Amino acid sequence: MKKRKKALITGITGQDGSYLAELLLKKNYIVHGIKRKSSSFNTERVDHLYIDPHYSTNFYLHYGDLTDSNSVFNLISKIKPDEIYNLGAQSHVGVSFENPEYTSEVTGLGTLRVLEAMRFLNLKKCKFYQASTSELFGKTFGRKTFDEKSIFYPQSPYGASKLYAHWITQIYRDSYNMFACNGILFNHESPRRGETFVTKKITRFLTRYILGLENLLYLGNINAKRDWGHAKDYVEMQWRILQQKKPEDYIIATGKAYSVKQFINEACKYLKIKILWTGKGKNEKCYHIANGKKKIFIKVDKKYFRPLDINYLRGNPKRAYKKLKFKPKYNFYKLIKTMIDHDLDEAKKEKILIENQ
Ligand code: NAP
Ligand code: F7E
Repeated sequence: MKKRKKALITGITGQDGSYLAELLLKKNYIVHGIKRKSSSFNTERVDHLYIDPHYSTNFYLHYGDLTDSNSVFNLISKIKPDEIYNLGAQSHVGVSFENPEYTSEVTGLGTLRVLEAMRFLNLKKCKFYQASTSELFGKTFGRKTFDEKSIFYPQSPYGASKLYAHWITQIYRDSYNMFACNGILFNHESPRRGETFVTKKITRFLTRYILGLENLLYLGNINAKRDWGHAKDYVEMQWRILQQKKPEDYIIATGKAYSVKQFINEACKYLKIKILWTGKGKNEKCYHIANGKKKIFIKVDKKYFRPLDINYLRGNPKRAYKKLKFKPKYNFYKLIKTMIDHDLDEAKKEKILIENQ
């Protein structure tokens, strides 16, 4: 009988970690994940996968932290995984300006801690996936798309930390002959996206707005353009990257870029909310038009502007689509619909709860 593969996922409680765990369980893996200690439950995204280990299960959660070398080392030594997916990170670019040192510890040095444990334990057959990012490209320099050969010029402590993690992954691959790969992923969203990222902020607000649960949304740079895909598609690519013959780095993207404003316009269209934009820059406002009246419901607030931002990111995923033999199932419009449908259900549940209080 074929031996079942064991995977270890750091960041399993996050957006990607939860989808990847589902995918690997479907593929008959035994899945181990590292969760952080927190003062309240932080496993909501994977609770549906959890089975009390006193019964038969293929899914295990362990306490650990990427800032704690011992916990990383001990877990890798105990589990001896066939594949490690390093998805754990302080992943918010805006927050990285406020907590730069912590971001470097987790997002940068955390990667080194995992690689060092693999090297020290001599896990020659273990494959390693690093969650690299389009934030490495940073400054555009007039470039229209970014591919595997584009140069890096990060614009945030997050980007700089990920750049370190990216390079140290390549360096361990070349120095120690490790099967270590970087997936350079452009923005990917889903109903499970964290509430402080812009897409989720918008879909959550609009669905709560139409049910009367919220009135006004404040945003930052709404003219920034991103290449937005769906996390479910992208975790499939993460797995495929580790199933290749050779360890290589790949760009994962949709190849299309849209602004935050376009995201709002599409989301409003889907929800049949009639809108009107006025003003420019920090004075830009969005009105809801209904019953012959207009009401401001989205405003720009400088609080959400970053000291440096990237205005435009669009990937060229051709190589990955060809080599990994996979194309995303979700485009920009389907992604928005999926997020809205989900958030509308959540908002309706919230409203019923409030009404029954
Ligand atoms: P996410 O939802 O923010 O999840 C991050 C995960 O890392 C969470 O499980 C979080 O735990 C965990 N984590 C944070 N600090 C940690 C620490 N000190 N030790 C151990 N775990 C820690 O991010 P995501 O969107 O799923 O992204 C997954 C990875 O891909 C991240 O590395 C991110 O930087 C990278 N990436 C994301 C995108 C994107 O658009 N989503 C694009 C490119 C690259 P808690 O749940 O307890 O907070
Ligand atoms: O911002 C602008 C903001 O925070 C997108 C992470 O997963 O993808 C993500 O990083 C854009 C930026 O994502 C608000 O200034 C406007 O230009 O949703 P975001 P991000 O910074 O692109 C990359 C690839 C990663 O690797 C990261 O881990 O939207 N924006 N107004 C806003 N952004 C936020 N968060 N909040 C606003 O109110």
